[in-house]
Amino acid sequence: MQENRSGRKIHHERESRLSLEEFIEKAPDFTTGERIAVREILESVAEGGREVSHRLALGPLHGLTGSSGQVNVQGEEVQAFDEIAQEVFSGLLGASGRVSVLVSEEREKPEVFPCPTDSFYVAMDPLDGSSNLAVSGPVGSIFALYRSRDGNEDPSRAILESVQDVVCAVYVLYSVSTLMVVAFREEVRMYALDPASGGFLPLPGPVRFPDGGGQIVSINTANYTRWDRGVQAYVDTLHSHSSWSARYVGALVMDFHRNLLKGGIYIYPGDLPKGNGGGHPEGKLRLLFEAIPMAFIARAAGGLATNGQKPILELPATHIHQRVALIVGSRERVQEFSRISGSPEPN
Ligand code: AHM
Ligand code: MG
Repeated sequence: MQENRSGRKIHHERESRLSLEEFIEKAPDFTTGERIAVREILESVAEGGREVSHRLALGPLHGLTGSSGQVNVQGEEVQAFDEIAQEVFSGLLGASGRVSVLVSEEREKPEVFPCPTDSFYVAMDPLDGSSNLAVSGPVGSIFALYRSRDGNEDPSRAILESVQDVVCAVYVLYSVSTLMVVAFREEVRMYALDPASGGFLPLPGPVRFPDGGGQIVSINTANYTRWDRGVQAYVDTLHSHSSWSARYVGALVMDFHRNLLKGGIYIYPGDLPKGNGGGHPEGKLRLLFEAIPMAFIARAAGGLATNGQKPILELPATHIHQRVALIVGSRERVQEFSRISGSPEPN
């Protein structure tokens, strides 16, 4: 690490830039065939990210920033771009010949694709935070790759039984730049889309939560009265600290990404129904499409993720659209949350 003229520490080229191919090549735990399959799946994600990024940029000109008029399996309004991103990624991942089962936040049932050889199961949220599009705010796409198993005829069961076998997680952040963040078991790398060449070019890495864990807290405090006492106690404590900063975009990929680079914690706890119903007693976010991929990336970057009771990566899954409370961020901030809220401390 170096210091600039004002004495601020800068993580300048602190290690290396690895192309996506080089990163996949050095990832642990894969056979040669699996490594080829991972590469082809990530190439499909990159191609989809490029396509979605391009179409998002033109969205306002085509009147595509609002609702599609449909409601999804979660009972939520489907934005036009939820469906566009679903079609783009499902088409590319299916055609890769390397994804045998694909589950998506936007589809009630798994899609099954014929795969002659090494393949993985994939869970995705094709466009997370899509309500931000109405104001040209950041959104993201999230993916997790799970090791596939022989002999399970029911694709839902197959993926549910593999959730603790996640081998790679990726998100694409569509913001002022389009970034792809890729994690294998022990390392996270970041790539930026060069719109001129269409390539995702490597940025310096590996990416780790900063030393000390940072001071940013991302939580929707409008839900305060509907949280349990532990979460309220945590937020109460924050108000007596002068060092913390609140930042909340309402798009998990953006909020997580900021906290990964700057240091901090993202929290979406369970909350009780509002007067008019609603509420998310189990948490709002989905275990397969949002919590597991972010937990995997956080762990590979030195951080932690819990539902308040157990590490996210140790939770069993009973339903592909299962919701979960999510507390994810730097090790220091997640352990501090657990101490103050009186929940078991993850390690
Ligand atoms: P979505 O998958 O329907 O877009 O919902 C998930 C999003 C997250 O990106 C974000 O962190 C959260 O919902 C925001 O929820 P809220 O508006 O309740 O704070
Ligand atoms: Mg989502």
